[in-house]
Amino acid sequence: MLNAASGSNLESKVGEIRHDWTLDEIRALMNQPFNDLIFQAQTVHRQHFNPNEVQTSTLVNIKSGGCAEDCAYCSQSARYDTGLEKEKMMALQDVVDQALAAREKGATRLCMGAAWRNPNKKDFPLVLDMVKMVKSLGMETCLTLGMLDTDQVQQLKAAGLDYYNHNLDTSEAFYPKVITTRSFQDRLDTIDKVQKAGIHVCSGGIIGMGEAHSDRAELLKTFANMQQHPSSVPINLLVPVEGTPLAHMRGKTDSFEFIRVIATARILMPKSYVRLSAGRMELSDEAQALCFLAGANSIFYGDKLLTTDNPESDHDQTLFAKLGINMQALAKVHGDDRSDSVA
Ligand code: SAM
Ligand code: DTB
Ligand code: SF4
Repeated sequence: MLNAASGSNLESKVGEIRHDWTLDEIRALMNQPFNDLIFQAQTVHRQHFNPNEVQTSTLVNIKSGGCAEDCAYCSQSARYDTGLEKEKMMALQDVVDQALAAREKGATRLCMGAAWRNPNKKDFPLVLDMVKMVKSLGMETCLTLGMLDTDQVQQLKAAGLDYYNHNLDTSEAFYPKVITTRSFQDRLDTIDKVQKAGIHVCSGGIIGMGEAHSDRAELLKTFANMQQHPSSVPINLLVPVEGTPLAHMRGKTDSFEFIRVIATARILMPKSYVRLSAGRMELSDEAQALCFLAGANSIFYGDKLLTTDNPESDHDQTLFAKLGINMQALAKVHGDDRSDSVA
């Protein structure tokens, strides 16, 4: 018997880099029988990546809490009482220490996050120094600071920044239910500036905020139809934080649905790194193994995300050993060209 995609356009196009996906095509991919979806995703994955290798990034919260934005999922918004203290920006030496510890454990990239709507003039020079210092340690650098203007993007590029993380979070239609203080278009504008400056874009979303299945397909469609796919696509499972408007969403997402989103992202963006991101504390080892089988090939590594817990690195190492997965090494990362080209 033929599988769901047999004989259709879908099968002939598997693995092709496209930028013209329709919502119906994406829905058809995402809703096919689970085994067919995973097989297709793994087939695409093997066309561009070593299936037994995972890239690891470690997060450091360089400026915690007190954020002016109202993102309904976020522990760091000043609008919600989450018990998180607003802190001053981290000192350069502390960032270096965290980078060295992450590198020692095998992480290849340091992702530095700040609870800002956008960076201000006073703090920005220190951020540039952080990028230069972390790079000098031989690690890749990633920043997530909120919205950027063109001048800031240029300065980051000159400092040698490798990646900028700026998530769309959800579909354009669902977005105003989650964030009202900045628009979906604001996010697209920053991503566009970053891409044009030649900095790798890291952009993804969150599953489990009460969005519909079709919102997930819409979010993936936005990424898949960008002129250049993001080099890295983090797929987060909502970490419900007490005090935020989304705290009640705990346990509401079916892990198979989350894995379907990962598999679909892999098929739509064959050359991008798809990151199994926040939410791993709620996923069993078996569910995470399915995420890797579905084409996830990157994780946040280290026992803390920005403000919430992440699995211990020892636990991840044990899981990798069970699965025969190797952590991508630094030299390999630097030798790779990670961006897809416009078709
Ligand atoms: N302030 C900057 C911004 O919003 O772009 C950078 C930091 S912000 C915390 C980075 C991303 O982390 C968000 O866009 C969101 O996708 C993700 N995130 C934050 N809180 C989360 C949560 N509770 N669960 C899952 N993902 C979360
Ligand atoms: C991304 O997509 N996920 C990371 C990173 N990019 C900045 C952040 C996850 C945060 C999870 C909740 C917390 O620890 O505060
Ligand atoms: Fe601020 Fe970023 Fe949290 Fe939104 S996600 S409240 S912008 S730190």
